[in-house]
Amino acid sequence: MNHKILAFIFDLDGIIVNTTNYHYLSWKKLSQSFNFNFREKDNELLKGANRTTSLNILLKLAGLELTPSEKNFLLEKKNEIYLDLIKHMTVNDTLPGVINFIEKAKSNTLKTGLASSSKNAIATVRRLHIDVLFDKMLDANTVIKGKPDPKVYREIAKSLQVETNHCVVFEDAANGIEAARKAGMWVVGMGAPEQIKDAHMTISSFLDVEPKDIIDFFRNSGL
Ligand code: B16
Ligand code: MG
Repeated sequence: MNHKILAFIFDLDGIIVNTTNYHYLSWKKLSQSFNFNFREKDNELLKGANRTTSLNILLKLAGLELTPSEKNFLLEKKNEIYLDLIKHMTVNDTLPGVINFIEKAKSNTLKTGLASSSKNAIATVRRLHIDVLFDKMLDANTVIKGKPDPKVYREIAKSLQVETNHCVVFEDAANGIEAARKAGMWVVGMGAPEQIKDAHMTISSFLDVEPKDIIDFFRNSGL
């Protein structure tokens, strides 16, 4: 099949900015308040999931059942810790080559979108002054259901006015890849091999690839 690609859609955490470790450190610090040792390998389960789902996974691992108000307290606390950790983040914390890659995509007349499970996503890209790179942005303030639900990807395609099968998504998390595939999109994975094994194509860095390589891959892939 010959697939015409009209839009590139980017996940935020782990694709544009390196915030994955800050999310992990925030959950780890929060876990210490209820004497749970949250390990890095368990953090893989949280990647791409929204904040509430992440807390539910964490509490299950810790074997704790809490009331809704106790959970809300922890959700706010986690975000306070996270925001404190990222407060000095600048455009220099973006992943190597990603800004240049998005700029080239735009000059190749592709539409660009941001689709994240993070409530902090749009505020973060605005603070880094990279919001201009995106024609449309959606985060968890608008789309409540987090990845692996496909809604955030379906909605961004709608707002870009592009059919989902003409969109390529860039994702680092299994939850995000599942969401994009359920939405009927093509997925490029970048990151931990276990997380990206269901992507249609993988890259190791934005420094090694041009937008044209991605477009050509899906044009000629036979998928
Ligand atoms: P927040 P993405 C996701 O963002 C992260 O991958 C995930 O680790 C995080 O828990 C989630 O956002 C919620 O973030 O607490 O800031 O609302 O990868 O979809 O850009
Ligand atoms: Mg991500």
